[in-house]
Amino acid sequence: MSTTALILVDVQNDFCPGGSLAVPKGDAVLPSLNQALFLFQQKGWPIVASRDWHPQNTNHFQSHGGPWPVHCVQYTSGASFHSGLELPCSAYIVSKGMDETADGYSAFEALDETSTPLAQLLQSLDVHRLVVGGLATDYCVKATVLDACRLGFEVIVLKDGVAAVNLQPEDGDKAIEAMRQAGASVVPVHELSL
Ligand code: VGL
Ligand code: ZN
Repeated sequence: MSTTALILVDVQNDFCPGGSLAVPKGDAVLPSLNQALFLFQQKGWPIVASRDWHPQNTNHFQSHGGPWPVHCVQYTSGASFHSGLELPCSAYIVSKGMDETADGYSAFEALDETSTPLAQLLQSLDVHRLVVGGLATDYCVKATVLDACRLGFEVIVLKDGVAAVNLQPEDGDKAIEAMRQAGASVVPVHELSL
């Protein structure tokens, strides 16, 4: 039977206040995401959490000519999921950004612990619809949602479950618009009708 999966993108310490690449109000997404987690557990629907999982040496970091400060290095506390995220043990964890030559923004570049790509994992679970939240709206959430739309998933973005880096002040709004253009709907968690 066709089902819906919750995809939580990169809700990690380094993207939250106090982290090395803190998204302004990154932790403000937690109540909405926890509500979505509760809903999906009630329904018995699959939950996937992606994590940015970089090696120390990667072209993704300014130290190697890339755009970003060092963040979410494998096995560091900055790479841990935020402790306020109520992830069940049953959640699938997928990791991305391990390639030293790629940014790995999209969760569709992520692999589970058996090296199964996200798209294949979702296919094996007969998932056709995705509810997406997490960090950051203008990078990994956007890349994930655009890939999902291209791959033919029905996509719902949690309006109150995402937050933007906003290197430019409009980046978050532009990303929301791009996701809508690609076919995603954008709704607050209390308006989810699943
Ligand atoms: C992200 C910048 C660099 C993200 C990851 O998770 O949105 N942004 N690496
Ligand atoms: Zn990164």
